[in-house]
Amino acid sequence: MTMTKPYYLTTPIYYVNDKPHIGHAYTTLACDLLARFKRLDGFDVMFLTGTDEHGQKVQEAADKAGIDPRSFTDSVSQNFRHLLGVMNFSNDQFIRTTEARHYASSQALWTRLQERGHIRLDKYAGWYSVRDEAFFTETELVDGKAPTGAPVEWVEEPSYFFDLSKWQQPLLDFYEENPNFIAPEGRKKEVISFVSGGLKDLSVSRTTFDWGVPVPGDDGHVMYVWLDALTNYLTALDWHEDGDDFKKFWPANLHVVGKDILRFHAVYWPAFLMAAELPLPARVFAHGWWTNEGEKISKSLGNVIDPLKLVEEYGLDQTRYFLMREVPFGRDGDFVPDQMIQRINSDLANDIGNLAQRTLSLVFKNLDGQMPAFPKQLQPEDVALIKATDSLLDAVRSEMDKQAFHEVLRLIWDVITKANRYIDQAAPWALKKTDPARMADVLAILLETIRQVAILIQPVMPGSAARLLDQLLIEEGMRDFTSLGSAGRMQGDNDTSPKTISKPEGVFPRYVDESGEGA
Ligand code: ME8
Repeated sequence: MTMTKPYYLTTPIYYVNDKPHIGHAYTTLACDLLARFKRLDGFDVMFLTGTDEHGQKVQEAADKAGIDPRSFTDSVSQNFRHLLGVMNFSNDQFIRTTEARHYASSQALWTRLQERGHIRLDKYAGWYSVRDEAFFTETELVDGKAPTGAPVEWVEEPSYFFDLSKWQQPLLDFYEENPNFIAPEGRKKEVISFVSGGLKDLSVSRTTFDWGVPVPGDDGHVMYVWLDALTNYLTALDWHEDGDDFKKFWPANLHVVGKDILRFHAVYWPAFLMAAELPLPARVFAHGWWTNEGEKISKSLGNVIDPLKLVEEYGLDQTRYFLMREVPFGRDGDFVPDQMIQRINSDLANDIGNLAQRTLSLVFKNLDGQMPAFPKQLQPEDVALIKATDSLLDAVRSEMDKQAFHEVLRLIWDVITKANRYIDQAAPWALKKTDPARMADVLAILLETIRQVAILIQPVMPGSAARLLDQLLIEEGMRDFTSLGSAGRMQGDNDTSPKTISKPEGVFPRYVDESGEGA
């Protein structure tokens, strides 16, 4: 397969003030799903994630732990790296903002902005929320706190400013000319209304602490952590060295972020890039937030959901499937363990698990394990199922490009439901004595549907899909999307080596709780 089309997608880089939680795993999972999908669909993918290691918040966390910030970030950053392995994430890079290449790149961006006259020295006097790492005006405060509920402190210090106010109209024009830049639609309206309300120049340096990238030519200042952090998307492509990756992958196709940080990505970031005369990313998608059984997730409430525990309790692919299927991507979601169990037992164990297990067991028992050839003549019900299966890719691809991951899975499960109806109606187990030829055809139709479904679910459940494809004897080179549709049908007559399957083993176990009860 020739890979020509580049596709660059990014997660936010996470603050290393604490351990990763479900929210971090969720964003990276969504990107992993998309990255894997795009690779299978023939794209040359660059999938970036990493950690955001500067700023007052991280410095304070290091102080609290009694360690210097560099050693502290070295250690906490490892927790995020560890999560990648546990969740089977396929990122191509893991960036840390404490890397030398990132200092060079953020300083290069600063210099570019300064040379173009967009940065001036002045004095900041106003409110700052360390938790949000954000400045707020008096009128933005709600009951003396940041709109997020975070405490604010009064800050007065010399500061460099970026001329954000000048970019109000260019940004509004850009949103209008690029209607897909911000998604979902509702979030886009919020951003437009924020920008329409007027933009103030942005303080982009701090002097009251020093854990950050030094401002070029003025060591008394470190860069505002968000200017430093956003630049990571360029650093990873070796932008300041005019790297090949930059030429190939910039502008990014997609930044996936939580709704909490949309403003930074959809307002500040494009303004910085316009001012620096660099191309703008194609799209920013803001997803919703998870709550835990109705409650906001917070350390003080002690209800933080640890993704490592989810994987241990429910299984890796089960957790991945649930997080992507349960909540429409873009909306807020509530984590309820019973719903997880319901999805595992119904969508996975029953719908796809039983379908595959029943079909493969019949091939194993009634056909001595010999894979039946795809029929030469199809009955109307065969045509209906195969048509639905063959047309999945186009439908799924279009939902993927809208980041409607739940919809992608719903479409695939529609076909699984059709296949289950087909097997119930055709009842191949009853055909062994009466019509063995038809039985073989029915099983071939089912195998073909399962083959394509297994290829299509690789992005969400890579491990389980691989086990299923192994059982179906699908070679490694026949698992990308070029093998979907009629291209990868089982050959039958012309196949010189009849394929014999081994005794099938269930790929999607039921969830059974400690008392031995499934839900
Ligand atoms: O904001 N539900 O880092 P951060 C869903 N360093 N997603 C959640 C979530 C929840 N309850 N909680 C957090 C930062 N997230 C900056 C980003 S980018 C240049 C710099 C996810 O560690 C969501 O993706 O606070 C959110 O945007 C991100 O974690 C915030 O991570």
